[in-house]
Amino acid sequence: HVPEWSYEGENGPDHWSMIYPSCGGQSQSPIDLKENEMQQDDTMEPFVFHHYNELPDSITVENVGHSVKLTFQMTNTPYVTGGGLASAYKFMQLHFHWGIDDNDGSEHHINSHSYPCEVHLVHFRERYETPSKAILYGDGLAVLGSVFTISKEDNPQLAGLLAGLLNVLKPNEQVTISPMPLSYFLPYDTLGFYRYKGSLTTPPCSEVVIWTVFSNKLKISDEQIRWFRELEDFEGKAMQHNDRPLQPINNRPIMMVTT
Ligand code: SG4
Ligand code: ZN
Repeated sequence: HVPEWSYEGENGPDHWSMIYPSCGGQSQSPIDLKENEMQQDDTMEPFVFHHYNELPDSITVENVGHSVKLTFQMTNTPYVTGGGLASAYKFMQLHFHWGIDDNDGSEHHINSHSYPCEVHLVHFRERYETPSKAILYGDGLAVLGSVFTISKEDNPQLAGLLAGLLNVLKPNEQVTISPMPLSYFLPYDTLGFYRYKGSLTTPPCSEVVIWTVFSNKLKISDEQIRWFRELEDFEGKAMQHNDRPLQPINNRPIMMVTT
């Protein structure tokens, strides 16, 4: 199976716009989030996370060929309000981006520094009813991103997920893992964050995302990151990295909220 796009070679990021024109747009993601080029915003209220601490009935982990995706089966769908968002955004899925080694792998850079891993919690605006309708609007999606720093010790909150990865080594494989709350994938303190308008970081690169990247970081050990790199892509190769290169900012305002 030859995929339409990948992170290397002939179908790599430099070529995405030939098949997916939006990938060559003016408001693409990810970007380098440089604090000295940002505007302070004191008007945004803190985020309110609804049902993020509830234990789901189950969590499904799936190898999607270019990342690993988690969906949560739960009675009350988590949603987020506040944080400068116009209204409620419902949680859809989360997934990860990582690099060949621990020097690299986050999609967003912070003050020109790249981190080894980044998690994205993808939400769609509730008023647009479904994700497929939401991506027709410039404010259709809100993605909450957190980068990871390397810790000496394993992060115990990631143990269940990483054990599950062994069962989804090949694309389209799925496994159910023991439930954990969505809040495990947010930093402990979410009061500080960066905000800008951008795109999906994969084809079709639709410019429909209100991006949030938290200034606080999550933790992962080097041993734990290695599990992600073992996953196989559509070509049967190890998914060594799945981070899109930085995109031009093109005069977009980048906001910073501090505590
Ligand atoms: C990852 O490849 C996810 O697996 C995709 O989700 C996701 O697409 C894509 O990244 C882009 O999302 O937050 N990085 S991102 O901009 O969420 C969507 C699936 O393949 C639409 C379901
Ligand atoms: Zn992503």
